[in-house]
Amino acid sequence: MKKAWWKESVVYQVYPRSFCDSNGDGVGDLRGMESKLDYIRELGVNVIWMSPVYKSPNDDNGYDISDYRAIMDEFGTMEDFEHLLAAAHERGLKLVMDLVVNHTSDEHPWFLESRSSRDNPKRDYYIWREPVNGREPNNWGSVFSGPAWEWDETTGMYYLHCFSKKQPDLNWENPKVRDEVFDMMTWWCEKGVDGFRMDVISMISKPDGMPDAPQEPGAAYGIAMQDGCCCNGPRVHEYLREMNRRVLSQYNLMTVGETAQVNVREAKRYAGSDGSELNMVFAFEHVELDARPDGKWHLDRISLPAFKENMRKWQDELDEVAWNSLFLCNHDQPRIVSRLGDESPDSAKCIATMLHLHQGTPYVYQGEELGMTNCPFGSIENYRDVETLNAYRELTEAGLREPEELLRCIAYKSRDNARTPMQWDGTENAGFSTGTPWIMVNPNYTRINVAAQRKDPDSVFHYYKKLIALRRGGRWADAVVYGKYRLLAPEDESIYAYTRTWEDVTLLVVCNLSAGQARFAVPAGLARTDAAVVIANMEPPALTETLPLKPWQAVVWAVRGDGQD
Ligand code: TEU
Ligand code: CA
Repeated sequence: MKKAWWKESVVYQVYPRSFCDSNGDGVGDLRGMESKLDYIRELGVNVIWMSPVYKSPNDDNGYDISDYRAIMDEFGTMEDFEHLLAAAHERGLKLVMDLVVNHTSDEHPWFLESRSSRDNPKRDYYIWREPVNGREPNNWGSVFSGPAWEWDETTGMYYLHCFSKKQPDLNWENPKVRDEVFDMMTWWCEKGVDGFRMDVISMISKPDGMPDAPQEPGAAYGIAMQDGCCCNGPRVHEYLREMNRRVLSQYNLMTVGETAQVNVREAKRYAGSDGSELNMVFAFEHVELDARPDGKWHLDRISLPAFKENMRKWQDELDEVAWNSLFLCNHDQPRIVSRLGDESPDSAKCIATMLHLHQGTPYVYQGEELGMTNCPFGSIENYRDVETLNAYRELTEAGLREPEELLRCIAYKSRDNARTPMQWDGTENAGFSTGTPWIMVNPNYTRINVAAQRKDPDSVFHYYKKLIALRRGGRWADAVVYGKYRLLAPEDESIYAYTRTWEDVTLLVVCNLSAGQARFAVPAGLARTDAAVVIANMEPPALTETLPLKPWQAVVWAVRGDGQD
């Protein structure tokens, strides 16, 4: 397998709005972020990806950009950005930008021009259609509720917005749009940024003729966001190869595609080892195992055997031919300790071990390294997220869901769970801001915070440091990064166990992902008295053929050879 720095990296994701507020206006900002670079470095990661910091009216917290070459007012200035970039580089940290180019804000000058008249030169920068039978051109629904088409009075046509109506989709068929995007990317590369995380990049090519999408019985709209509809469209690989030729290949970057609805077959193309498109993609199947055909607003739990089978599929199929990324948390996902774990520090460490020992580049989302949990928001007034608020309004107004029942599902799944302020210390507002935070602080900050965990050698924070260090160097790093994966005991309901083999070393990873005692039958070739403990979240048992495991216990051993009889 070809080695590469981005395969050996660990990435830390910052959601700037909720990370650190330097001026007391309740909103995190670039200076605040800069003041925490030493903290990020202390964790041992080498790359930071930050959610969008460009100028934006913030309908979707910066994922609606009105100027790609300016910084959001609330976050600071371009000078602050340059200072942050230099400060990151001084510390050996790379900085990866979020690139949101499936859509812009409706306040972007391109869109203002585009909507101004049918013959404006920028008209074809976006996707405009005539009404069909007096209504929307097709049945597509927006990811954020309602139709994906918005009627525009001025010119009497509809425009497409797969997300909110303040996020019109760009028309990538237009070569001028591609020129604009590639020029803008080059501009950032010349500034010295180290890569891009590409927002819903799997959606930039729309299906020919834009036919109706399959529609669930009882649903108001068809789901446009699916493979064969708005995702993995006919020209997406052509566009990415063009981007690669014209921009990416000119610099030494890390690139990760946020590829909604990606499957293994498509991932091999997006992230293939021939290097013609991107380095890696975020796949979502494993975090969508608790969704239903009508969406995410349910209380179902992820089944462990299904989760393992999904991880196995991606590990096996991408090995040698493409590269995985590893994540459970980001700004769109509820907190993993509230989802797979029981919110205890042991469960946080166990889940982290399970994830980080896979093949792929791991991503740690701010606060994950503390075991931050979902937030008891209570009433709908405390939520801020456009997806959550729209869904609540639409589903309750249409009488499709009971408000109280839906609110319980929102408490479990809302993206806002990930967006509460970073918990720095036990002082007011968790040390995030001296003003009133834009979204509520999780009241458990008095227990769960950086200051307390830094002092406690047994904390989740210190455990993450060890886990990250394992991959970043030392005896086992090659096996952790490049080793071949093999799943053990696929049907076990409590234990996730697998091996990673590289040259003459095999790592055995055993995680009891349950709150009860468990037993694991170690395959004969692996139960070896000369095994070394690589990492463990509590006193490990001896490596014998029947392993007793405590609730949330995780152990990784190393043995010589491939561990097969
Ligand atoms: O998310 C894209 C995406 O796949 C989301 O629709 C995701 O499925 C949803 O948030 C689940 O609840 C990206 C960004 O990460 C997200 O924050 C943006 O809102 C979205 O694109 C639009 O830019
Ligand atoms: Ca601020």
